[in-house]
Amino acid sequence: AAPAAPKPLPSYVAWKDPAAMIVHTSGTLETRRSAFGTSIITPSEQLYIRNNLPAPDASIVADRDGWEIMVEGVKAPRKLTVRELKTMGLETVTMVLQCSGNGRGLFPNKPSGTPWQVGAAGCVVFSGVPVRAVVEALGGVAGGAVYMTGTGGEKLPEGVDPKSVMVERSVPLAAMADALLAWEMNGAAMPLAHGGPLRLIVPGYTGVNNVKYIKRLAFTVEQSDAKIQKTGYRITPPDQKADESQPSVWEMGVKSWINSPSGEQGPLAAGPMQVKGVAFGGIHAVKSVEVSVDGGKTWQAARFVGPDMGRYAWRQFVLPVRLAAGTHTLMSRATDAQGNVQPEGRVDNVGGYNNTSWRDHALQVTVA
Ligand code: MSS
Repeated sequence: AAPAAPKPLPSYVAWKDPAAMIVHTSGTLETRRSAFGTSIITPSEQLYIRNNLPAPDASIVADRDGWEIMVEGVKAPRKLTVRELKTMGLETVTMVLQCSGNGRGLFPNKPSGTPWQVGAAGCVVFSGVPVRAVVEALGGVAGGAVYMTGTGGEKLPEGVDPKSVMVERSVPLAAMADALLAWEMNGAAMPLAHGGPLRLIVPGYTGVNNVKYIKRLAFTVEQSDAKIQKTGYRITPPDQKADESQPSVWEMGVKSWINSPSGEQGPLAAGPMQVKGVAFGGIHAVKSVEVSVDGGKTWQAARFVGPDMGRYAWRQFVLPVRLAAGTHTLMSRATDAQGNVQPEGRVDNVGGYNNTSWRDHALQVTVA
């Protein structure tokens, strides 16, 4: 089928690369599979966007260093400006930022929500102060807190219960170990669209847990009672209603997919070619990846390309193959450092979250 006329970039992300982006809605933009290059880092202009609420006004980045965050649930709770945070420590992490629903469009039962294919993910460099350093400076975590809760700073629509719309997420306290309050992405001031002036970064956790324009960080005994935490982003079995007993969408699992050939440019020329893609471990480092060009019957070890950027980054992989004329089913399967293998299937759930299935990510290519 002829592709539909592309939607223009929304004005708040007019600086994105239009050729690289699929615009689903004004708050959901996906990176085109064919746009993923071999650089480990996804250029900011090509990184996906997901906003649950309308993005805040650019006035919030007019005075970046003056942005304030309230830190609660520590012995000495207080407000801190970004200016003060910058004096408290500095760390940098290269990591996969991936929407919980990435791959939702590949579920055979088509759950409702943005039908992301593979491009609600990227690998980016975040820099900021370790949350640990901030907590230490404020006397440590207080009173039996077991969650770290971040609150987004967007203006909420009027006339609705704030709890029903606000972006506020809780993650287990253990996630604090590698978490950052970040003001920089890919070496530049954090773009407003990606959470500037200040964003909570929780490496190894899905996108939603990385709260943008963060205005409050709290160490809490309970999870947030905001809807997005209580019933949103849960692994809700099909035919059930979401509730707090179901697992929250937190840590990412081992995953990989092929980006090239993308299948987007029509039939390929028969003969030798380099099959290329990305693999990551999620909460653990990725160890290896295999590729199949016969629909999963046989697998060959692929080779990682470029440097290892750490536990939370993805690795680019390549496998030289030779394809004859015909139709071929290409797939990849990663293994993490703990020996967890990317699964063939997925856990079906109402929200279409956490699709790591290698079979769902299979690519059909035609060779002429
Ligand atoms: N934050 C805030 N504040 N708001 C919103 O909306 N979203 C989420 C995160 N954070 C939000 C936040 C999501 S959901 C995601 S993915 C992410 O973010 C995205 O990011 P970027 O930067 O890419 O846009 Mo799903 O899981």
